[in-house]
Amino acid sequence: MTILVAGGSGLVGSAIVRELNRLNQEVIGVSSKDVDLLDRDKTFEFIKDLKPTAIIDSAAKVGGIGGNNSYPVEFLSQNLQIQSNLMDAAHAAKVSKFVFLGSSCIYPRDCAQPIKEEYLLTGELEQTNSAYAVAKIAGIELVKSYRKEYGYKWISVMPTNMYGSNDNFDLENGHVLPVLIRKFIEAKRSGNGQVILWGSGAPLREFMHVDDFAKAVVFCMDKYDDSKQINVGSGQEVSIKDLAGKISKAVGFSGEISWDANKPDGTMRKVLDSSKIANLGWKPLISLDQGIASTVEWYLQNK
Ligand code: GFB
Repeated sequence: MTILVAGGSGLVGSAIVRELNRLNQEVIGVSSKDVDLLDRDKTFEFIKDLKPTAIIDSAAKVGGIGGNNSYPVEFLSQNLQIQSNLMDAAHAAKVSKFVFLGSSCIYPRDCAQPIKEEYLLTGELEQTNSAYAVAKIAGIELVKSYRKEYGYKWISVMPTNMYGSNDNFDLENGHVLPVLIRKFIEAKRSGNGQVILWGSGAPLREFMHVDDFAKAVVFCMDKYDDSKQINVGSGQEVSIKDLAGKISKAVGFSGEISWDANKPDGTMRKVLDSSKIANLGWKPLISLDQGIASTVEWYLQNK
């Protein structure tokens, strides 16, 4: 039994590989250096030769609000290609289990909170990430279609905002939590008394450590079998302003924080209703404070 983790060197994929290794499962993590999933023929060849028993698809063009807003063509087109190449190749090789990973931004911008699975496609998307969201919604629909037409037990899992080791710390394209760690550490090191953050600081986000999410993915692979996507959140919601306070404290930055109102806030609130996975018996274990501390430590050791 070989489990293939596509996107195995990224934030999410590397955490899933670590978790499967911990469980002594036979796992192969692949990145774009091993196979270019944008190349349909190469993807088919790769899956046919490897013959995995299961595929976890964490390969995607991802980014924070800046990356999503600046490169909608890449976020839509590349994600559509990667996910359909992989799923079609999995079908050609008769891979019975496929786990497709998405994002909480698939849900309507103004929907009721916390967000239930059934709110999908009930309203307008947030404009800063609508291209990425549409690609992920198409992926959910493809999973559903493969189940309906061919009877596979494939599933879609939707995480809330994640962070942890191997994150992308790029100042323009990364997500808020890793970028803030970098901004505060660099400001402290250089003696710069001011850090500039984006938007108003008012938006609320739910953050989950990627090691918790990796456990949830493995849990869902065993326990969940339905065409509807399943939410995975932590319930740990915080305003961006309070997040900045927590990170500056963890880093030891005591200067001034100012807010650039020309940068977008994005969705004002995005917290998942995770009662479905909770009722199946899964719960997150890592608190936001613990997770920030370990990610700061990881950054200091590795960057
Ligand atoms: O994490 P983030 O980039 O993505 O931003 P989203 C979250 C919030 O942090 C926004 C604010 O309100 C940003 O304005 N923020 C403050 C910053 N300072 C910064 C900064 O220096 N860098 C960044 N990046 N943000 C993404 C979606 O949305 O989340 C994706 O674009 C995906 O599609 C992903 O769903 C999980 O939570 O707004």
